[in-house]
Amino acid sequence: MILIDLNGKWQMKRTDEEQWIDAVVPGSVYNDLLRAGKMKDPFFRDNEYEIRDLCKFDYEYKRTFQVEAEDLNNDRIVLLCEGLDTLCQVFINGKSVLKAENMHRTYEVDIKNSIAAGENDIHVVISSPIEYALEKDKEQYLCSCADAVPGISHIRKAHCMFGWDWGPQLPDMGIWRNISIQCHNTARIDDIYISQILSQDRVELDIRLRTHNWSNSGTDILITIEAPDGEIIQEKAPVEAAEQHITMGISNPRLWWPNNYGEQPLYRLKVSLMNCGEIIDEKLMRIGIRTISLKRQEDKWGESFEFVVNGKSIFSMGGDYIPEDNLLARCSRERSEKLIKSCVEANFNTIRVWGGGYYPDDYFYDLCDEYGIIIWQDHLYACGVYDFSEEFRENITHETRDNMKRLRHHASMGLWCGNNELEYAWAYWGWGERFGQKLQNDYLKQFEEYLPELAKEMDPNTSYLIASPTSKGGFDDPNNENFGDIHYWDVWHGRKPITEYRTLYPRFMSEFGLQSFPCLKTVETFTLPEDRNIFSYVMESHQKNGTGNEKILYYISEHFKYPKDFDSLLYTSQLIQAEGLRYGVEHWRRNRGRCMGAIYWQLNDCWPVASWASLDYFGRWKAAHYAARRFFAPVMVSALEEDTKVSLHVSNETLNKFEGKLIWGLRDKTSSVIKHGELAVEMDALSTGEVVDLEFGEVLTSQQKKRETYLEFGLIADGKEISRGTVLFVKSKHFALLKPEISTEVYEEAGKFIIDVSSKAFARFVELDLTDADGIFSDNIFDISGTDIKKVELNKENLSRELTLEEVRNKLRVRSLYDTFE
Ligand code: BMA
Repeated sequence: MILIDLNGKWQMKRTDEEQWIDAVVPGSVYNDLLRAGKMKDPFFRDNEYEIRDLCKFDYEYKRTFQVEAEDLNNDRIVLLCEGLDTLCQVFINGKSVLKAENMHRTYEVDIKNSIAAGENDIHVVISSPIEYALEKDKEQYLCSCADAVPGISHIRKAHCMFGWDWGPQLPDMGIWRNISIQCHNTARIDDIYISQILSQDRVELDIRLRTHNWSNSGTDILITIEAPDGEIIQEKAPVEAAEQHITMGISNPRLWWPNNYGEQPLYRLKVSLMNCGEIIDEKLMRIGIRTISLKRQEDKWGESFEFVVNGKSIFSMGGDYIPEDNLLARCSRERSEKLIKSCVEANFNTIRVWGGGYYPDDYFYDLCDEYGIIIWQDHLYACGVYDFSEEFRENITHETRDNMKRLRHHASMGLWCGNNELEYAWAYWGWGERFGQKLQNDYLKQFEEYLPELAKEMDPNTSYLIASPTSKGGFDDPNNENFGDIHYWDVWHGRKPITEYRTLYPRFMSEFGLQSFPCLKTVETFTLPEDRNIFSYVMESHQKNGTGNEKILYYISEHFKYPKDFDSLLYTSQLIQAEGLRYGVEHWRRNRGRCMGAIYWQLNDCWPVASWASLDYFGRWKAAHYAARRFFAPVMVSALEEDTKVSLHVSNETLNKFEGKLIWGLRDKTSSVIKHGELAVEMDALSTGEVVDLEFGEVLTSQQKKRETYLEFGLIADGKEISRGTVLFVKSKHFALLKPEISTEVYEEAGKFIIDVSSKAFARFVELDLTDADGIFSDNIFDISGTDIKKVELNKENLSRELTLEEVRNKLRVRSLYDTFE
């Protein structure tokens, strides 16, 4: 029970300076310096480098708090720090009460004898994480991400804060989560773990309780469950042992499903510990009634790798998540909700929380519970070597227990995973020779023995994966496509063409992708006009992947004409990223059964930068995010083209049989129809298949013809088009595009604006945008034929600010591929 909330107003300063400034807790050094006007915007131009150096100093925070004489009568009084970033020493009334060294841990220390009635003070001194990492690196070299400050494997702090191939080196520090003084009397609840035994029309909840009673007084436990419809069931029992189980049953429970498979009903659970009729401790949580497991079973290709939810094998679709801001103090529930909504709107059912960041806040998982996003949660080890010493083991044991305990009850929690790319690096990057047997054995001890054991202890109901990627463990070809998940980087890092994706049949693709630049509006936030050239110092400072800009140009050159100006280059870079992801995902969805997941790298950015993200730092949808909405559509039509042959496939990722109609038309560059067809389509629930095989050899008789002909196709259900696509028979850059002369008509309906887009000829990758406002359109970066009117909706709630019809008309800008070279 909270006695004193220590969040709020504090004071802070650099330890070698005199003047204290106002600070906010939870928060951070950068956040406070920014608020006080003592620091430049770290994301503007190349400010990063100067701001990074502020983390070479130590800082201190202080405040006072009042304690009433009667407060001291509480049995137990503890200081609870839910997040200290990272190397902190905490003093109360001048006495050191805590030394912390792990930002991921929750620290709790007894302070009953350190406080007194009246005014008390708390003082937190934070040492430089950069100096520490560099010092440790000199003592023992442990490899880590080449784009980060060296030595980060020695410190339990979100690795990517020190830099990554998409992130700045800004390892901010501070009291980053809640801090409070709590008191306990008689007894407390230590731990609650819920197991669900789900049968046809009933669920039995086995609630394991651990309580700690240090008094002679007896206690009772009262459990209250509130169903989504408000119905309440209760169970009361005397506490008879430090660990005891209480079983409660729910008949006809409403099942929780991931997005696009069903609803997300949640049950509220309240566990109250009572003494003499009074509540002395209480825990609240929300759960979903469901089963989720990762099925790995031998089959004709190797071993399956698929998430099974409530008995149904699903095709996982989503992206890899990184921290939402390099300055963690700027993260919030509102921002995460905007992000998760964008995921749901793009038909995600899964997010992988990548291991180079931190375990997000409770609200992040609450949102995933509410919106139906399954979480694949990496433990926090990425791309580095770790020395599994006694001390390290002790430290990460607390870290792992704290976080698994905090997060395991969430409906969305689908998988725990040991690390990001460590087995991969040991197996393929010659780490064995570089770092020797001892550290290699350490890897096995930590990731194949210790953490899996700990997971079994902490959360036996959730599946566990030793690493991502992995096949069978033990450094045995971890990226083998027939076993486990894979990270595929030959496209992009290996510069292979995007068509290479179609040669792969992974059981589960958990990382793949291409970079793009953010849009001009975002670039303008960190540049001056003279910086707006991708090879300028500032633009290169916002590209952390060494040869990234060169690769973007390379992939553009493969598919598109040379962009005429800077803005066209930004837009074209997004097209190649969108096309690459589409190309891969459509293929893997056509191979549903063998492949059961496509999670692309990466969902979001932590600052404005050129990166693999589909949402930029401000949450703006890049072309890839609009493409994701289409290639992750629950029912999707896609084309498998080979020279003049095209087979059309339907992938149905819903629990219902699909019945609808497929229409197609072969058209010339003016959009005149050469041939067309239509057929009824049926596709079983959770299945995929070819629905028609078309051959256009008699039309596409010359290269010239191929350059002037395209195929468009659409899938119709209940009179509405639900999925569509286009096939060109040559690369986009070689297609004889005509000037499309696109026009738009905008009108207003309840809650939304409608934009009718039409064109005089075939237009490719039509982009709608608003000047000085943002909106999420129902579709964007689409192709249209010269005869079509495409209706695009712009929901008012998806606007960054309120706009009138007139304003939308004035601010609407349209362009297409043609405008990038003409
Ligand atoms: C993957 C990730 C990240 C990295 C990305 C792009 O391996 O795990 O470490 O940012 O590739 O290079």
